[in-house]
Amino acid sequence: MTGEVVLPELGENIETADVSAVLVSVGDLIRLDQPVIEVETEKASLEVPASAEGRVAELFVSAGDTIKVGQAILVVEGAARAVPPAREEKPELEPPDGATERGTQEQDAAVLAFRAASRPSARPEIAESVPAAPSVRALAREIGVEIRDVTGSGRAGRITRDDVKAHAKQLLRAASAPGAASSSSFSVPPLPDFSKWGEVRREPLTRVRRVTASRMANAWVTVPHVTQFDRADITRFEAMRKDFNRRPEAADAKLTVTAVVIKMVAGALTRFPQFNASLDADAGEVVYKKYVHVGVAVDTDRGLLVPVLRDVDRKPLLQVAREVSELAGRARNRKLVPDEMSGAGFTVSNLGGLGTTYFSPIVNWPEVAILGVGRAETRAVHEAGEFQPHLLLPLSVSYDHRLIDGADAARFLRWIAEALEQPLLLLLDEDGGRRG
Ligand code: CAO
Repeated sequence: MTGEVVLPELGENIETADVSAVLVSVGDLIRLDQPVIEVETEKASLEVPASAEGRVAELFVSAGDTIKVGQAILVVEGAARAVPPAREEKPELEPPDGATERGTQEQDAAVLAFRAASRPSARPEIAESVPAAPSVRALAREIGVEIRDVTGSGRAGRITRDDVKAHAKQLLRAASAPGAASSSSFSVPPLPDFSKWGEVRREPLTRVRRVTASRMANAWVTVPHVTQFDRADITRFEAMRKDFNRRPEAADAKLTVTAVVIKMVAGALTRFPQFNASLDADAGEVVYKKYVHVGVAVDTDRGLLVPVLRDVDRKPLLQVAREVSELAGRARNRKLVPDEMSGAGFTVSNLGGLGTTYFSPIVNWPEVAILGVGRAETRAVHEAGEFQPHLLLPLSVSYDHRLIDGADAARFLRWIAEALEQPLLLLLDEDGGRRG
């Protein structure tokens, strides 16, 4: 009996993937769920698990190929089981027992995560957050619109054909706006021949780099940016954080600057809902998100990835700390699945571990604001007639000035700074910080 392993569905609107590594060879014995190739999509790097087991008889792909969803990757002989690859409900399988030929616990975890994300029952966010008929999805795919970015005008936010078309028009308008990279009046001149001045080297852009470039360029031309700066005196907070990290409780979850900032940001987002919103300029409406999902910028060897922490307002600080560390680890180990990188209402970018001070991050559209965090530095602060050493944390907020005014941003940033300086003040908030 033979069985074919094909590229399964990888997520909404993902039709193709680049093969970054082939993990098996012709003649290898492979087991069910053993990773056979590693692929890069526009949103993530994933290992594709075998949906059949046996000896690899034919291998159709090589590193560097671009393959389509449903395309055959390999054929196995003596296949004991052949499982339909895509969104079919599969019986819950035990992870391979012991080490497979290339199996490690880490790979098994990735395979399980991948499989969980491919099953409809495990993907409630897609079904709930992108309500659209298959024909509407097909239209979006056809004209190159990311369906998740479209705001639905139908009942319960259902996306209609007109919504997709309106979104496409909006993108076109942004792309042809004065200053847009593709504008004919400000077109980008051709590059000079750099080799005239010395030796050069050319490398193709990776998918992650391409997507980052396109998203940043879109955000830059779509969003009128302003960045404001403030700083938080975290002298006491750092002493407490370091003290906590010496306790036994910290063995499970180290309290990090990023985790605490994200938790404070969640408080600020419930108090200042226009920072957790999106602007639907065509409809003349603001979309306020009632959930508090925060993206965290993670520096990886493939470039910037932004996994999303869900419902941060409802989670205890230590859980947030655990999740940040877990998501950052999986981003760096190429284990994130696309769904884990969508749905944020706001993003936090902490470059402090790398030693920078103030910077102006670009808003992660369709979000309307982003917080940049720099490296805390000890500075002499004049108080009570003398200079005292204080640890100051640089904060920057970039925002969409169409929706947010400077005074709003000043209040938002000060609120975060004060929450870090005097967390006890949060307890005095009678309405629990909820407004709007
Ligand atoms: N000020 C002072 N020290 C800081 C700090 C800050 N703002 N942020 C982190 N540190 C310290 C940490 O405490 C840690 O020191 P210890 O080991 O002594 O505890 C060290 O710097 C390294 O921390 P880290 O960067 O790993 O900290 P983290 O876990 O809080 O951050 C993450 C996790 C994922 C945010 C971070 O690793 C990262 O990738 N940052 C880069 C984000 C990025 O690329 N942004 C640019 C996007 S473009 O806008």
